[in-house]
Amino acid sequence: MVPVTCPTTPFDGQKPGTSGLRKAVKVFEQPRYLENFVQSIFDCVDGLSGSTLVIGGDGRYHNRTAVQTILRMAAANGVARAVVGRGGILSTPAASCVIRKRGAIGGVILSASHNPGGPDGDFGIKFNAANGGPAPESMTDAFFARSKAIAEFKTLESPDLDLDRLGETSLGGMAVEVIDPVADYAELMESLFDMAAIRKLFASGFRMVFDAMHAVTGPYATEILERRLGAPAGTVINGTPLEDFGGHHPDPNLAHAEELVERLFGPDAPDFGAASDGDGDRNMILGRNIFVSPSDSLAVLAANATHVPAFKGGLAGVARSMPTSRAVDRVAAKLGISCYETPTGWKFFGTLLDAGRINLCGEESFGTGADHVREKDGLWAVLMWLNVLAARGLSVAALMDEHWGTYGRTYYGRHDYEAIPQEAADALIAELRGTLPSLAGTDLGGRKVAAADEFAYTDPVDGSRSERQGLRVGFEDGSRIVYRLSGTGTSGATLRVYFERYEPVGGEHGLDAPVALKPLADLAAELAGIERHTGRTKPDVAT
Ligand code: VG1
Ligand code: CO
Repeated sequence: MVPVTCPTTPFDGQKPGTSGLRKAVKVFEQPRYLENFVQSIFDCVDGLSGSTLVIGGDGRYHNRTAVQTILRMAAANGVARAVVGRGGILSTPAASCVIRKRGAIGGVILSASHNPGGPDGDFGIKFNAANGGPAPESMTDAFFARSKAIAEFKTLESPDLDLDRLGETSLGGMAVEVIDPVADYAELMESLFDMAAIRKLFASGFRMVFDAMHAVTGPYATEILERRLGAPAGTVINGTPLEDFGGHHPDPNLAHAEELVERLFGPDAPDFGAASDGDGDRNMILGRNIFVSPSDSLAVLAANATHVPAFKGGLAGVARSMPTSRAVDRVAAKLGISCYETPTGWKFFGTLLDAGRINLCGEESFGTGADHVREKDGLWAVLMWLNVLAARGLSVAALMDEHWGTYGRTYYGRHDYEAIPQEAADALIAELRGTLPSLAGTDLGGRKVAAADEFAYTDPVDGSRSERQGLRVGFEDGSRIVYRLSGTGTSGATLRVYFERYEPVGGEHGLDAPVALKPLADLAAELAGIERHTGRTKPDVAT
């Protein structure tokens, strides 16, 4: 165990995006690349020496190697105790749970979420702070600044540890505790929900399919749904985590969770279907013959939250990311609680959750969560739904009809144009930015523009400011178009275009979303000159 200080030189581009540093595995495999970024984090975290640090990832290719590297560096940087999931595995919400439970200084989470894995796939790393949530921008900016000046990193010369055996060992004076990745998380879930009611639901013959997409939630879902809640064996499909997710995109949406969608829309469909992503923080909700848009899911959960023990005292407030539909706003207005609109990315919910201003929040990108951890939480959302369905005794379709009948329906869709040249994407945004100020009051495709602006956010708790968080065009009939560039892609730029259309109570609620949104989608493409700037005539992914 010889501590060594290794000289290094900076790499370009170690700037964390919406959710940490994400790059191709090949980039991370370059000697010193991971080490530089980890040392940059360690150099910026106050109180690291003598602290407890949580380490784990979604199990994708390169996870094990990276965990060993980070353990050596943690020991050499004076961390007193490392808490690691067995096999180097922790889902993102489970890591958040363990950080909070152990009073850790934070955690290093290895994941590229829903991006494909394997030697030719993607890898990622992010730091979560002591509250269990993604490091705020002030910290990620500091990591980036440090990465540009780094000259050395500290590590140990030591053999790999056995991470497959539970229990405690030591590494160069640092205690290393290998924990069951599921136990703490499952215990937390049991404290939040009416497990008996959900167990009764399954015992009554209610059928569900949970698609773990060969990603991290397999063991979590099997333990909680099948073992603790008595769902029949086989409820969890694709439940064995694989380093390359079986060659698939572990992205729970209509485009990528094909097997699940086929089952829910096929003959003899079960009552309920759900899926989660690579690192377990996303969720997709389906009923028999019905898909629930994530924005609607947030709204329905808000409207029914008091049926769940964790929320029996009512909601403190809710929040959604800016591009998420305003369906939840209508629920908040009726409940008389605050609804915050934040920039994209879970890190912006942290201060609101910590301050107790909100206890439920979500994003249109299949992310829903609450104040039990500081990450979005896929399996938690599924349990929320099960608890609400059990308490209400309604099918998913009936619950949605009731909701739309009370609040009106907000049709929602998103088009992604992936891997377009950065310059083309920048030019498109710059041009549109220039056009926005003249749009208010004009007529576009038969709709009158109510307001058009670029979203900027001042955190109401700590006052921090985030500029340029997306372009939005709102219409007088309640519909809206939003444009922004992704901050999680690994090649070129990804343009995301979001649309919503509001149909009030008594309006047309029975349309297929893509049909209902076609005129807005066409208008969005024309307004931004998508074909002119990118040559693309249709999106790569429509969700
Ligand atoms: C995307 C989503 C965003 C989400 C982020 C991380 O970011 O739009 O809502 O928080 O991914 O999710 P972007 O910048 O590519 O639009 V995950 O499950 O990848 O950690
Ligand atoms: Co994810």
